[in-house]
Amino acid sequence: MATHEEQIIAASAKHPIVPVENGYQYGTAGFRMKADLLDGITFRVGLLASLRSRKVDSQTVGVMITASHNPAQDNGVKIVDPTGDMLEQSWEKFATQLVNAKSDQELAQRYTALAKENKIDLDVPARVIYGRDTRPSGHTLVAALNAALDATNTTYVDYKILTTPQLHYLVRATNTEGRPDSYGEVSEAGYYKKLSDAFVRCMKHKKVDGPLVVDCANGVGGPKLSEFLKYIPKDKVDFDVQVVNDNIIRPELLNLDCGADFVKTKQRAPPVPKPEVGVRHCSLDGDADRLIYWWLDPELAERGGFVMLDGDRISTLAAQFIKDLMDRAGLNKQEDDRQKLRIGVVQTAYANGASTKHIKQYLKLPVVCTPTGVKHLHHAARDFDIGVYFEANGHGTVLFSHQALSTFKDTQPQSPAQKDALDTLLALSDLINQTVGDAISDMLLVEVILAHKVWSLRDWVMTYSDLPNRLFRVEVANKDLFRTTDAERRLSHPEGCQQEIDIEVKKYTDARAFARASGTENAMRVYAEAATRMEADELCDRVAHIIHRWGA
Ligand code: G16
Repeated sequence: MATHEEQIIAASAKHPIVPVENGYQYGTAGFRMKADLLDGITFRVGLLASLRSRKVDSQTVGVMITASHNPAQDNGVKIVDPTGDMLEQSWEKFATQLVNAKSDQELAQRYTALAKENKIDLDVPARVIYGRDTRPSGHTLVAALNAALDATNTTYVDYKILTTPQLHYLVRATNTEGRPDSYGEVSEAGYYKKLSDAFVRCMKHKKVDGPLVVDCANGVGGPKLSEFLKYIPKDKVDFDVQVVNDNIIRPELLNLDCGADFVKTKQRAPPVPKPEVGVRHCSLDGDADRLIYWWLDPELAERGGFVMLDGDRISTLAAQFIKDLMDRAGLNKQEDDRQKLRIGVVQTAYANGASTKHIKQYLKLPVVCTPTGVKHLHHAARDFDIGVYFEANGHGTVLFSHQALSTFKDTQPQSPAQKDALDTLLALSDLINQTVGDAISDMLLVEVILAHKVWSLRDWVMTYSDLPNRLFRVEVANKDLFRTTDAERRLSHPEGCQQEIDIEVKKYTDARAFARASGTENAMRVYAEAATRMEADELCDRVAHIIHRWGA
């Protein structure tokens, strides 16, 4: 019988790695690049997934094949840990090590060495489940993944096309099946049932106001949202949703002039289908983990008619709503501070300065800033009993600690209002995806809050005024020259570059700007905000020039 190493060498020969000058890095969301570079990488990620499963007592690990907001020709691959969270960060370097092995032999040796270093028994069972978005390249990459799983005697289930958050759900549901903390039925239908049931509970005696048009970026969110809508009982909630930009038959349309990333970065409505003035819209991204709300409002002339409610807005809306519910449930009255549930908000450097000020000064909640990447925000959110985290790009969720859940369950209500608040808090904890940011679940959360508050999008946007801001993408010869510090708010390298940015920022009112290398695209990102639209645009332009020059 062939040894582990022999099996890997034979299989790997059919999935060669394409060497690149600076090697590959497990980035913001795993490995992400042009799909034709990914065959060998996906094979090697499969090897790591099997090691990870064996390391964590044969629990099921997930692999998601997606490039989310990136163009159609890209793809990506990332690992989901047994809890449904992103891969533990200390393991990212192992992924990088395997992927950068120069030959099949070196790969097999590194695999065995990793097993030895991490005290992994290669003879215990390994279990992996996986899914992919609608990109055609997903088919081939799945074949590479299967080859690695076969070569390592790993049991696997192919869930085929899924949104990224559905895969995260399934991983957690699989590992908690039959336990008191079961996360839900282990199937795609189980995911829909859980969300629909929680949505109905949250919407008791409430009404959704008018239609909602959902732009699905021509990605996996389209068919999955349409499927989910069938689960909502019409006699319980009248939810009028129009699903648009859901063409997955023509893959080249994915994320093209539509979707959450387009809306957020271009700060305008997708041209197709022509949006109707005044109607509530939202946009998902290519794998349905980001969400942005928007509408056309000619009366808000200073915004050019297009008004956007991004991740910062969802975050402030959710934090305020949950805080108010906790007040109504009498949970903020504890005399002893140690018994109080702690709510906090996690943001990144991209958060609009006005949102941070609003959370601190008006909501009176603590704010933590982390580097970009939901994995960082998710981790920081765990430090709170109720951790609200959203990136400005619309990626995020709200995490509830065990302590919070048992308080919601065990508190004896003294009035019908208090009971209502406790029931809603519990229903929210089922509605909100606890594993990762989930556009469909977040959209339901927003709809619930608007219905409870009887708010329009205009009411929501009036809670505070955003500082005008701009986000640019700058292509440079080598983005690795740029390194950041202070949660990505400053550049430490190349030396001297940050000083030039500082000089520009000082010239504008209430201004802030930063630059960082993208972890999902081969480019630099530049963000600027200032007191006026003109100043924000001009500052962004100037910083982009600085980056362009230093990166040449
Ligand atoms: C991924 C990450 C997000 C991150 C985004 C952009 O999103 O999951 O946390 O904000 O990439 O990252 P970067 O600026 O490093 O390119 P998605 O929706 O593309 O998976």
